[in-house]
Amino acid sequence: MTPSKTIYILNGPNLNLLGQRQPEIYGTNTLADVERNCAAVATEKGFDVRLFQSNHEGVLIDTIHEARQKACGIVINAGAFTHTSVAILDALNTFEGPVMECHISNVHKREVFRHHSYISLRADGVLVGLGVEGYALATRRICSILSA
Ligand code: DHK
Repeated sequence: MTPSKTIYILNGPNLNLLGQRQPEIYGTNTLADVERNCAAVATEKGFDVRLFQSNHEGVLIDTIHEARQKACGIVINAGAFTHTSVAILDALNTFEGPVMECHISNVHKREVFRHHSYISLRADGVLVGLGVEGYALATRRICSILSA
């Protein structure tokens, strides 16, 4: 089987509203903008991206399982599940490629309940507070790990 060149960009709850939701925190770019920016970075390096969003924990877990066969790396912003979901951590631990955790806002400057991340126990890198640019930087990092 030809190894996958696809990087999954996974987004959790409420991120479907990116661009409309609390723009003072999350900005005005949409997930479509995120996808375009990540695709531009990936294409330059010989990879491609598939962006996915769900408000449902189980659906995100199923998509991580799918990534085991279909993706070479994962960028994940699990939204609020970051701070609660051992199940998403367990799913990520079944994935063998590089995983980058991304948060648009600086979660460490916000409420204390946002300071802990289960995802960080698996992530190879964490990008916080860089706005939506964090996704493209995380994509770039996955490309360089896989090209090394
Ligand atoms: C997005 C969310 O939806 C929050 O629940 C997290 C994260 C922070 C972000 O900054 O992208 O706490």
